[in-house]
Amino acid sequence: MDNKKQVGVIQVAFGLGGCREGAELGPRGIMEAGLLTELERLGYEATEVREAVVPGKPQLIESPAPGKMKYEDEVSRMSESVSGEVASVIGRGRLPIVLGGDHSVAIGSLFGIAEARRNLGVIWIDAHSDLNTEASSPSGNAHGMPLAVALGLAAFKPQGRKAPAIRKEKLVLVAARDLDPGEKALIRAEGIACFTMHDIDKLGMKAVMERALAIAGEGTDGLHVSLDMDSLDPSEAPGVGTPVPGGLSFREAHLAMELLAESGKIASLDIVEVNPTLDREGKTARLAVGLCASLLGKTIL
Ligand code: B3U
Ligand code: MN
Ligand code: MN
Repeated sequence: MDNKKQVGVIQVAFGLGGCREGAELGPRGIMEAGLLTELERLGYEATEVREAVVPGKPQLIESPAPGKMKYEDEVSRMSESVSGEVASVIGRGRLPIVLGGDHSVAIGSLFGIAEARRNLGVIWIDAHSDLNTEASSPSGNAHGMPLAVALGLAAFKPQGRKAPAIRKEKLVLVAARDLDPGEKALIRAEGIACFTMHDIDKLGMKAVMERALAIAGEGTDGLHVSLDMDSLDPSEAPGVGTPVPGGLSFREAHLAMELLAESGKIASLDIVEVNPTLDREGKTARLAVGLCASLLGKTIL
């Protein structure tokens, strides 16, 4: 059996890294929108579904200690479980799909994938750049920090994992439009490739993805796509915790996925920040399933 045709879905019902309740319901929303049926239609076999262990609801933190990640212990336990699940799915020759949850779940996926692929290319599709450290974060929310953690720039380090998990030269941000001052400074100082909505408007999604693939797809041993659903315009994806106007259109997002699929380099995927309590009759969850299908090879004709 073709290895590429086997998938492992890891559900991470974790929302403590974000700022609103409901992201923990994301995995169920995406499953209910028909992810497994869609994967089956695409010819994926032996799809295994796992659930990462997530800590129960702790006491509410109202005002975080400055310079500290909120719910650090919980994020730590969640990341440990997710990275273990991801590494084991890869170990069995399957392509991991991590369903969040808020974007802090990507700490787990990036460190888990890095076990197998030290030379990973990462395409981060997001309205935000998720590059805050504890010191630069305006909110203390872990979902604004996963890339800083994976690059080894944050104080938070996942237990028992080697940091950095990824290399800044092989990281590309796509669809950014809401960056904090510390993130902007870091992107410039570190020379991280960042295609903002302005670049997408100017160049078009096709040219942007070609450039992104040239940066992250060449000289790497596989591509990880981290799809934050708030990359889309809120008119297409209303069910996200931090909607930002001026996002990707339905076709821009699908085209990005289709071009990534054509590259033949996709090795793993996160779909995060679907918040069913804010969604309109499952619209965002259905779009997430559609985009996943395009990334995994669904074509129009
Ligand atoms: N950059 C802000 C807001 C934010 C990041 N990610 C999301 N929102 N979804 C922060 O809190 O770090
Ligand atoms: Mn994000
Ligand atoms: Mn985001």
